Parts: sequence; structure tokens; C-alpha cells
Amino acid sequence: MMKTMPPIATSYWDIFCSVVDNYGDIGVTWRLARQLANEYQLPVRLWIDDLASFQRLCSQLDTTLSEQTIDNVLIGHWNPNFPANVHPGQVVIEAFACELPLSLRHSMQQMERPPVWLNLEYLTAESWIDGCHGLPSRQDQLTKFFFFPGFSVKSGGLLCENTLFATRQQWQQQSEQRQQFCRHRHLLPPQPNELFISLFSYENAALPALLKRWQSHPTPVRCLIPAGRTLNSLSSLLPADVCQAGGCWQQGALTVEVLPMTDQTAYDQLLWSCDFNIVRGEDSFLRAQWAARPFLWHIYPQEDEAHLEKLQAFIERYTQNMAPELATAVQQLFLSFNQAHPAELIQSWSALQAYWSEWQQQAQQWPQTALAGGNLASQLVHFVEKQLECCA
Ligand code: TRH
Repeated sequence: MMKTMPPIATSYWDIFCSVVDNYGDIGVTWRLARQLANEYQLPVRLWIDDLASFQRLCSQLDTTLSEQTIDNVLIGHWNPNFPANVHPGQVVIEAFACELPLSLRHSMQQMERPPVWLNLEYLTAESWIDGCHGLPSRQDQLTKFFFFPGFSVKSGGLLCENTLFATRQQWQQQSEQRQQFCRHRHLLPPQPNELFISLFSYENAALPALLKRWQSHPTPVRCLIPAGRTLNSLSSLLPADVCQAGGCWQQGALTVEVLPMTDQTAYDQLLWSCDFNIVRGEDSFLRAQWAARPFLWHIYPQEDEAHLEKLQAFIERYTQNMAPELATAVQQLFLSFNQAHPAELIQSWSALQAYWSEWQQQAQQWPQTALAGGNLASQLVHFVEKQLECCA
């Protein structure tokens, strides 16, 4: 009788991503995949179950193809008929506890040297992750490691490309940058002293009040809104024809412009070009921090208000080096927005005006503090190298 040979791992780093909702799952894994491929020259395969959502962030993607390479990443459509002849790579990363295809798991179990298997967790600033980062768990004769991104020294660090800060600095130092930015995007030219704000949030009942407050701001305010869920909360304020990409509306000091969704590079440029960014979820939340400007985080709401603990944990870290008045005002801004309390939101916005330049300075320093745990991609590479050495 012929003996069946155990499957042999390919050299790939396989990343599996199931899009639960919105763009964060794909946003994070796409970024990680490109960084591993381009900065560490690793052969990366990214398996995605929802190519239509992915295409919103990556217009080159052809949703009809089961396999394609973009930016040195091999992208595979992960559909229910995952091919049984696909052998796992030397590293398998399941993002955000997505379930691996059964056939792949089966191959992993049969291997003499199974891949390094990791679950990439959601980002949180909570300190309990320090005790859990890197822990193994035995599952059907296999070992899975839990990799926790985070802000502490003991965490897995944060996604941040090697050249990001230098590129951002260069962008922000150009004196004509805002004019060019508006021209390229076919936006109205910027006015002197105009406060630029980007607004990418979930639905929030306090938003109309905030926009009304900006109408009476002492200097002009430009609010740039990527088309999407934010607009669902502004139907009482904005005429219907404004609530689509290309829409423009002016009232008092406020000009609203609605933007089409772009790729991640152009979204970064939007964040770098604004004085204040309202962001959400996981990836835009981090990118706003890397923009080194004041920002406001609309956290992904969870049942039983579990997200408020996560929010509090971040606020504590973020405000730890701020003067008490600024820290209190920032805390109130974050909490009132996330609890959708219009009156408190307006009050905290007004209170912050006195500390704006102090906040700007803090926002410049914050990225270095946030990166106490280092760069996630390099941490991941070291972690895997260690596991491979152990098993060699
Ligand atoms: O879209 P999000 O709300 O995503 C997520 C998911 O909902 C996920 O299930 C949840 O668990 C997580 O949040 C916490 O927010 P996020 O994470 O900011 O993802 C948005 C992505 O879209 C991010 O990579 C930036 C990108 N983007 C663009 O590339 N172009 C754009 O024009 C805009 C507005 C965003």
C-alpha cells in the first residue's frame, strides 16, 4: 500500500480575513500584508472573503478573480469552497479570531512541522493584554498563539510602516500642501485660517449639534466627510443631494464637502491635511494618531457598553502626559461624543479651544509614546523567527 506523505508547508505567510462589517478587518490585514511583503520581503498570501468591501479601499482589485497580485501581495478569494489542495504556508495568521477553512486546518494537523499559527487580536489599550500577548493555546494537536497589538511595552505593538513618519512630516511641511490637496480633490480652495476637519464616524445623534456649533466658529471651518455612515446622522441638517460624494453645503462659518472613499494612502493624506480628525473603529483610529494632530475617536459600539471600558483605557494612556485641564477637556470630548450627549459635546469642544495649541504639541509627541511596544510587523516577524528556531 502507498504511504500518504504529510503535506509540506509552503514558504507563504497566509493571512486569513473575514470581513465582519465595515472596513476595519480588511483595512488592518491589507496594511499588515503589504508591510510584511514590502518591508520584510516575505511571500504573503491574503485570503479575503469579501472582495467587494476590499475594493472600496483598493480600486485596482478585480472582484471577479479568485487570485491576483497587488503590491507584492498574493490575494486569494476565500469562498466557502476553499480549495483542498491549498497547503498552508510556514505561518498562518487568522485575523480577529476568524475560523480557518476546515481543509486547511486538517492539513495543518497532518504536518510533521505545522505552521506557526497565530490569532491577531483587535487593538485595545487595556492593560490585561500584557499578560496574554504571545500566549499559546493547544487546539487539536496544534498550538495557536495569541498576538495582541497594543500601546504597552509588553504588547505586540502597533501597525506603523518604517517610512510613515518621515513621509507624513514631509507632507505636513509643504507650505502649499493644503492648496494642492484641495485642487487635486476638486474641493473649494482653502480660506485663510480655515480649520480643516475630517469626519469618518458611525451614526451619532450628537453630530448635528456639533456641526451647528461649527457654523458659528470664529474662523471658517471645512468639514470633509467621506461618504458613508456619518451622513445617516446628518439628514436633519444637510439636504439630500449633499449627502453623496461631491456634495457641498455652506452655512455660516461652516463648509461641508462630501468625499468619495479613496485608498488608504489617500486617506492618510486627508488625515495629514486636516487640523482635527474624527475617526472610528481600529485602523482610522490609529492612522489619526500617526497624523500627529488632535483627533476624536468614535469607538466601535459593543453590546452592554463594553466599548466604554476600552475607550476609558485609551483615554487614560492618551492623556497621561497632558496638563490636567487639557486632559479633562479631551476626556470629556471623547466621552460626550461616544455617549452622544450634544450639550456636553459642545461644552467640551468650546472648553478645548483654550488649550488647542497645547493639544497640537501633545499630538506631535504622542506617536513616540504610543509606540512603546514597537512596530507590530517587526514584532510579528521576530515572534515567528523565535518559534521557527524553537522547532528547528
Ligand atoms: O470601518 P471601520 O468601522 O471598521 C471596523 C470594523 O467594523 C470591525 O468589524 C470592527 O471590529 C473594527 O472597526 C473595530 O473602521 P476602521 O477600523 O477605521 O476601518 C476603516 C478603514 O477604511 C481604514 O483602513 C481606513 C480605510 N479608509 C480608506 O482607505 N479610505 C477612505 O476614504 C476611508 C474613509 C477609510
